[in-house]
Amino acid sequence: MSNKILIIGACGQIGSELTFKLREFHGHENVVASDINYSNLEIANAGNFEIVDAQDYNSVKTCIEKHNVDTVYLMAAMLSATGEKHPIKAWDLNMSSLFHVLNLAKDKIIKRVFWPSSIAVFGPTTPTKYTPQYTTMEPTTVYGITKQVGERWCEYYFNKYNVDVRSIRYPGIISWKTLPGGGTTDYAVEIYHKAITDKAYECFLKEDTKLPMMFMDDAIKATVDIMNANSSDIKIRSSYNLAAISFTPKEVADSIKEYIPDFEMIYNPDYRQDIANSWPKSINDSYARQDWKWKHQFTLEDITKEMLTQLREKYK
Ligand code: AKB
Repeated sequence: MSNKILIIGACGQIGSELTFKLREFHGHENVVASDINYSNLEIANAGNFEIVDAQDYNSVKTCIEKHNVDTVYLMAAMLSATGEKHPIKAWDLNMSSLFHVLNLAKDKIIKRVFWPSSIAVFGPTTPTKYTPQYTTMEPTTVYGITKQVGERWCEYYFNKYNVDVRSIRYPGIISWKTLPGGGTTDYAVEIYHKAITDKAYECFLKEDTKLPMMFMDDAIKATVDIMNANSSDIKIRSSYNLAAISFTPKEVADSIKEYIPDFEMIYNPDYRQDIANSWPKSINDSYARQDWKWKHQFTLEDITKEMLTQLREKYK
């Protein structure tokens, strides 16, 4: 078990909820949240918070040394849709931050690293149904390329330098506390907000675009579980396939209509459709289920009920 934890990118969609959960488990004093700015005041004001530039080695190292950190969760990244607008910036951010953290582990300044990968590592030549752990991977987005290359580096640092790095390939994550930013799966969060505020949503993907998705609580559980597992049980040091459910925009819209019958959805696909078309429809995550006993809990029906209940409160 780690003593001191640093979350880099703690103001983001997953980073913020991970910060709350890790503070619950390890105590506020043992979890330092950090980000490049104060974009999430709930996080910045809730406990130890530092401004850290993930692209600046000294900024990361100084924070780690100041707080005696031994475990880093590197959640800062530029996602798929924004990455296509800023390819070089996406490459620089996603790769340099990973190297900084891996090198700090190699130099024994920290002991353990969590680094998220994504279903974006897959591409148009990958089998789309029940995509296996080991298969053809030819990602076509910059984000996907950084994640695929990052996975190779994680495995390399484990094999060559014995760095205890653990990773999962997140699908689209659905949550109500913090909005996602710049992803292709973001529609599956925005739709619930708009259902409450406008009873209508214009979707940037086609109605039958099936993608792997997961509720935030399941994603956080997977992250905590893989980090709590015995090192000997983590057999894959690139990144584990991880799955919960898969659905299309029409299926979410239909599930919302169960609660808001006059909810209207129109479809206006944009450049993100090509990205979604290149990704799997469903994922085979049997290695995660076998090696560290991963199990998801939330169905689409559960997610819709929880999202609408929580967002109704939020927009009151
Ligand atoms: C994105 O859409 O870019 C992310 C992801 C699937 O990694 N949510």
